[in-house]
Amino acid sequence: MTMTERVPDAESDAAETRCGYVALAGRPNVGKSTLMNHLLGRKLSITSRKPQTTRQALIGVLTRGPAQIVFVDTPGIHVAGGRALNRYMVGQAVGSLAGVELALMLVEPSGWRAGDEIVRRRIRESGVPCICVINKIDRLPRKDRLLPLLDDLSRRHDFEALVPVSALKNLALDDLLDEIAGRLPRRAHLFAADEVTDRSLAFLVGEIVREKAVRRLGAELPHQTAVMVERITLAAEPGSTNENNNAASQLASSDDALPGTRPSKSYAEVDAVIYVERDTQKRIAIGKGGTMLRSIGEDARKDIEILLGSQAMVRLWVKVDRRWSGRPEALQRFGYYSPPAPPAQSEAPAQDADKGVPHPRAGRARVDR
Ligand SMILES: Nc1nc2c(ncn2[C@@H]2O[C@H](COP(=O)(O)OP(=O)(O)OP(=O)(O)O)[C@@H](O)[C@H]2O)c(=O)[nH]1
Ligand SMILES: [Mg+2]
Repeated sequence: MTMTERVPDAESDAAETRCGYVALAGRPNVGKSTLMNHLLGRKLSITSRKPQTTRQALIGVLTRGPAQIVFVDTPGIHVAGGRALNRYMVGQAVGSLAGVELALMLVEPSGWRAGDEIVRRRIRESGVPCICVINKIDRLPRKDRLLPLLDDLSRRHDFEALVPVSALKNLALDDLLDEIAGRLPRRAHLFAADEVTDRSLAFLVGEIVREKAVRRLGAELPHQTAVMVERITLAAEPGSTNENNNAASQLASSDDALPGTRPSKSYAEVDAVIYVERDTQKRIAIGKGGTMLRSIGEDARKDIEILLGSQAMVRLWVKVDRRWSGRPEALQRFGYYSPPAPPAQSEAPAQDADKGVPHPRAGRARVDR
């Protein structure tokens, strides 16, 4: 066990420090994941121009002086008819609102839409206090357009505050952090200062591959793409990999194979499969002479190297799993478990025995800053 944890029971600490879970909510594509990444100052959650990129709630921890903000990035809330995957995603987002201290509802400066009202209703039902974040203000042609928008928003809901920002351009993010930190309960930090997420390395690597596939493939394909990381092999130098050193399986059960604990001149090999739903999609994902798959692999390699802080080789395959996104058992195989895990409160047990839901703090990987 290499993970360092603070025991959150020191009362003197709790009097001085603040800590709480903050859900990022909003309709698809408003910039939730971009905002979380820019608030954390590192890329953790995948993003794309296409809606419904995020599929699972993902924790990102920001420790900022006495305040520790545990962000929960969530899939976009929308009317989830049809596919099992869609229902799962909305379940993740709505479930994430249960138990958080605060919600950030993201909207765009172009004005309130029907989709925003769906989100607002979910937030109201949850009873969670909410800050409205008007994201993408870099797109506003004139700043005076903000005033009528703020006026309109203040009538829509009893928001704690209205904060215009640009996640992408890092505008007013400190203001937002101040607004959040002041509203967190006084208590000891739940995570060690260098912990950034609750997710395993295998999950983060798989998400990077999925992001690259989503960004390169056509508009329809992203929703039918899943990634399974079959193997991550970490070794001291290229060519000297040890087949038994299977990081993906180690990460599922322990924290031994985390960045920072591997050899300094490390090298990683990643094998991953991109699953699509039809043979025609497989042909698109591979591309003429394998060009598309090579490009996805090359894009992924760069980000995986940043994540691991080492050289990497990425081998990708494409396989067909017919209509997987509509089949609950296939969803489970790809790691889309149901129901979603609610964010935990301090001193909760590592496993919620009643619901059988893994606690967000159980088995998480530390990713070095
Ligand atoms: N111009 C501009 N674009 C932004 C900003 N924030 C996010 N975007 C873009 O908006 C798109 C969607 O961003 P995401 O972060 O993936 O949005 P999301 O809300 O997480 O989307 P889902 O996970 O699909 O619900 C991407 O193309 C981002 O680059 C911003 O402040 N300004
Ligand atoms: Mg997202």
